[in-house]
Amino acid sequence: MAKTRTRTACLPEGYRCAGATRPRPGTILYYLGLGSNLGERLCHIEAAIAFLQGCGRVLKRSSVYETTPVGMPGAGLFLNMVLTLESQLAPLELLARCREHEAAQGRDLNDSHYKDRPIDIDILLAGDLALATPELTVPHPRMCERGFVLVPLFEIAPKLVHPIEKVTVARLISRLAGGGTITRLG
Ligand code: PH2
Ligand code: MG
Ligand code: MG
Repeated sequence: MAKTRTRTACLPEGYRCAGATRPRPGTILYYLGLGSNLGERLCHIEAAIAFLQGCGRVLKRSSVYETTPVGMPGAGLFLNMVLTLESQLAPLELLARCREHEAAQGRDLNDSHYKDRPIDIDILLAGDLALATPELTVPHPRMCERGFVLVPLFEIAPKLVHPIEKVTVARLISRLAGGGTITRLG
């Protein structure tokens, strides 16, 4: 019977291990959250995926979920999803590119985080990096409270361990306080 290789160190680059994927040398494995609640929401999500394919390799994508807005009273329903991007870009370079794309899709970058938007691309995780700059904090500081992030993340990486909380996505979901609906489309 063939032996099963269990140690991460044995796995060739790009192979998956326990819900995570080993990035190739010189790259970072990003987990990104996409959200849209304005205009042709699915078109904005698809355009964002196409844009991200130009920033590296999109390895995994969750389904698209329709979610009730969190902290935005009266706002329209969101479409949300999560994907992994293997990229050579540093976090602040990727952030700058995402912001350019958001603006090109019609988002006013001076708007509050809590205003309706055609597209929002959030860096949730950047490998095991922990980073706090005026422009960017990674891991995303609110991801652990957000079902609209954790549910799609669970779909693609249930055993992924949050680098600060040191618990799996499955465990983070079990801690969610509830509230709001998250419906998988298709
Ligand atoms: N994004 C927010 C605030 N609230 N709610 C949902 N359902 N989906 C989002 O993407 C979202 C939100 C800030 O960026
Ligand atoms: Mg956001
Ligand atoms: Mg954002």
